[in-house]
Amino acid sequence: MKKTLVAALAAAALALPLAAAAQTTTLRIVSAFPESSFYVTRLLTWIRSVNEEGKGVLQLNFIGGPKAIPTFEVGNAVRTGVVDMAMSTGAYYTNVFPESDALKLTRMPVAEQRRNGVFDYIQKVWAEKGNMVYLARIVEHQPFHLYLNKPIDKPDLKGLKIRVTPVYRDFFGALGATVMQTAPGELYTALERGVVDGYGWPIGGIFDNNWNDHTRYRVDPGFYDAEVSLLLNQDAWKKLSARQRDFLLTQVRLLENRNDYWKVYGEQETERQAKAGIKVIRLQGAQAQEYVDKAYAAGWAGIIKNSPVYGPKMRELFSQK
Ligand code: 173
Repeated sequence: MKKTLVAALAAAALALPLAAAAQTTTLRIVSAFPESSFYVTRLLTWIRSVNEEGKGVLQLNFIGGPKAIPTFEVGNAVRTGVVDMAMSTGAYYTNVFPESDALKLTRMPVAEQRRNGVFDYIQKVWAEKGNMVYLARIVEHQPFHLYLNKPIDKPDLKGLKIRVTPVYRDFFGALGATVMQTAPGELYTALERGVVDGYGWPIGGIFDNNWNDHTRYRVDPGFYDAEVSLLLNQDAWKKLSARQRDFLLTQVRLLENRNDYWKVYGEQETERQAKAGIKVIRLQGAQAQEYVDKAYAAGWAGIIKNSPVYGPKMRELFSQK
């Protein structure tokens, strides 16, 4: 009798905190972009509101940027569950599966991707090949550009050394550039030391790490569409309750639904670059069209070479307007 009572009390004492703990899950989240980047500023604002709304349900614990986990290792950290969640871009985790870099080649907004089945296909590939739940695309409407310190008068980069990630490697290589990969965090030093003559980056963000100090020209037009997304380890997802999943999906959608903001940001950043004295090298007419066509041709060729099965299917799905 006595024994049973003690056992019952002990069980009750244990059960109380366990029951309370079971209600809230905290997910550890990292950013593959430097903490100085505006993407992170925006992410942190969102995390604050998630944590406010998610009391007693779900909390996000921001671990840090590339100092916590290096840019090109974040994908594997999500795949293996070293962290639960990440903000990254496909170019930074081609070492997990090469198709990741294809998101730059989508020709329709993510809202459309959710309606026409493209989003479902992305989720299937990310789950199968990356052990990831592809949650939301939180940056779009941000074309990539080539930034230079030496002028060009035609789309020919022979003799120029250009900083790349997988986003630009095939395209700039096709234009004759010598390419060198760096994470964003190493670009300032490469520019400062003259190790590179230019770099690829979207229309927005070059001021976040002071690259404008060492940027003289921007080449127009832009090409592709910068993609930054939220990823979740699939095992972490499976452990969430229905309520927690609903909450998380609602929250990521709130952020994704505000993507039109990036159009405004693009305009502001274009103006800011002009004010900073960055000159535009504008390819004209047929030359501009050829430049963009070459970007997509080289981009898809690169994806398909590394992914003969999924690549062609992705090209078909991502290219519909
Ligand atoms: O580092 C990069 O230039 C890059 O690949 C990228 C991708 C998406 C957004 C910003 C940068």
